[in-house]
Amino acid sequence: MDESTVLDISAQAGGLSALLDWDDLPERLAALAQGDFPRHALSAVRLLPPIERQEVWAAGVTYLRSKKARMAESDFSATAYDKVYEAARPELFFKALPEKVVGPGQPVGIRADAKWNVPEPELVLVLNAGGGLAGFTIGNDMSSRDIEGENLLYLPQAKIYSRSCALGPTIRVGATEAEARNWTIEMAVERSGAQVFAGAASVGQIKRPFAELADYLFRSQTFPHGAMLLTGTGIVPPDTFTLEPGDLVRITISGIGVLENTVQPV
Ligand code: DO4
Ligand code: MG
Repeated sequence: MDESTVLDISAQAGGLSALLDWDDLPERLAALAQGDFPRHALSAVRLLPPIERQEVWAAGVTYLRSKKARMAESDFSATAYDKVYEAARPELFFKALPEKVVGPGQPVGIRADAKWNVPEPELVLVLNAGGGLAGFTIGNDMSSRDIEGENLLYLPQAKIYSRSCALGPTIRVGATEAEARNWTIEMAVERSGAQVFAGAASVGQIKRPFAELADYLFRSQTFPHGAMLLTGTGIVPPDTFTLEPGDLVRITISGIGVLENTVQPV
């Protein structure tokens, strides 16, 4: 099947939670794709975010670039970022309930009470209920850097607000961590048709193994439907850059696809 066709296997496969638990997910999906299911042209459907009942969490300061940017934006909190980058325990924070996640083509939000807003393009680990890696998708961890930089205790307000998390366009299955570490993450921001920012990073620059991030997330915690875990950003626009209403954010991960969202104030 080509990538311009969408196959509706929901009648046979059940929901995403069940699907993520399949041991042989890529093979079973490939077999299902041969079946007689409703088919739609990709251009004729609107893709929802690839999430149902999974909580969304995020790792932070997993790239050296992120650590340096966070240390520069804050004064008395700077050493916290330095320490967490080196520590055994990673920074993990709650990001979104599934019903609050926006999908491809839906607007992401910038806070009305923030002055310095940025997108954070991140590889997302799609984890099953046992904490195993079932696939990958693309995430945008929208952040208000002036609020985060003022005081580390404001992090939840800088990170969790309406439309602050985008996921999509699809879940890539069947790729290993070693393969994913060769992928490139690119981000471009367009304003009135002109590019105002472009940057790139490699998934291979993520400091921690994926299993380590998943292991800490699942410690003393259960996720009966699995979980989405954003793995941190390695692309940080210059300090003079802030998003504006109407901007278009395009995030490309070479092994997955393209996630595009416009920006709106919330
Ligand atoms: O500690 C603040 C947030 C870090 C983050 O979101 C990232 O590194 O991507
Ligand atoms: Mg982030």
